[in-house]
Amino acid sequence: MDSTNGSQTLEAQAEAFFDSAPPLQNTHQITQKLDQFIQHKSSPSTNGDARRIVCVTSGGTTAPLEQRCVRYVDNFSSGHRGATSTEYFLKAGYAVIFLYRRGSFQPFCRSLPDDPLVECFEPTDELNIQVREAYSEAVKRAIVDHHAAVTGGHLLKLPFNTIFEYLQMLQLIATSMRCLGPCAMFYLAAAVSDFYVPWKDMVEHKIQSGSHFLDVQLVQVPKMLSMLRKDWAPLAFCVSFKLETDSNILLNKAATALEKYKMHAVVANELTTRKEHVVVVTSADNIIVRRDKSLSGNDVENPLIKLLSERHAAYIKDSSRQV
Ligand code: PAZ
Repeated sequence: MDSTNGSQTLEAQAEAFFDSAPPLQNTHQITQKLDQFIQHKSSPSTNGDARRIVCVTSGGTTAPLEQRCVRYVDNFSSGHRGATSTEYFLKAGYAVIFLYRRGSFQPFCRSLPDDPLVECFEPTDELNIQVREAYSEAVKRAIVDHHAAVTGGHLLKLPFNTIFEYLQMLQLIATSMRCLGPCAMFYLAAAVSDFYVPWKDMVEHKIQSGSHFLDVQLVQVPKMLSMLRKDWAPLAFCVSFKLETDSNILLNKAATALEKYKMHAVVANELTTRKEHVVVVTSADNIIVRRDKSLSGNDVENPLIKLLSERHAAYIKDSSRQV
């Protein structure tokens, strides 16, 4: 086994994590939505290209400290990477399952202000409102593009808050996407908790102050990337992310993750420069991908998704030759 904790195998750790996690609410509805979305995309009338579905994860997971949660440990991620990438994947012809942290950036809404409802609209009288002139183009674009993606069956959005919800939903999505074989892609941009308090060890009520120390034991979250590759969706094309603040260790850490979790690519990025350039680490090469500054409004995700969808297409072709 590639990862053991004491004498426990990874499978046993994963099982223990899922068995002790608070059950996901609406599992049945989520599974139904997923099945409908995937079936629609893989119906016989659609060509091979249209069957490509990517699961984009976005935003940070929380690790609650109390069962009736008031406090939690959070992971940094605004969701900008995931939301922007979703837009480019849709443009590239993918259907996208967008697994996102509630309240994080959303596809098609990046050019809107922080509080769009009150900033983009104004009252005309006591009963009516209108879009403010300055935002009319941005609001129209966001609504039209979002509507087209969702009603056209190209975009399915599923929210999470905690590490428990995230991993249970990722497992559901991956097992639902398994039928797509190599046409499935995972683009794992979410910042996922490395440590958590197991549900059974968590206090029920709000932790009381009164001591100088907060005494909570965090344990390592099982490395579910290996489960994804081995069991949940073994033929899918998998891209994970590695974030560091120390550029000296970034590429080594990304290369280690590539090998350890058998990823097809790891996108290495550094906190302060993550919107300017990233390095796509694969077993064959390391490719620096930069934002094209000569084009206004261009993002690093534009060339990144172009590169990854080309690599994915080559992977699908290779897989079909092997059958
Ligand atoms: O969400 P965002 O645009 O603010 O940041 C994106 C990111 C840095 C969270 C992402 O590119 C990333 O590296 N995710 C994986 C983080 C990790 O190593 O756990």
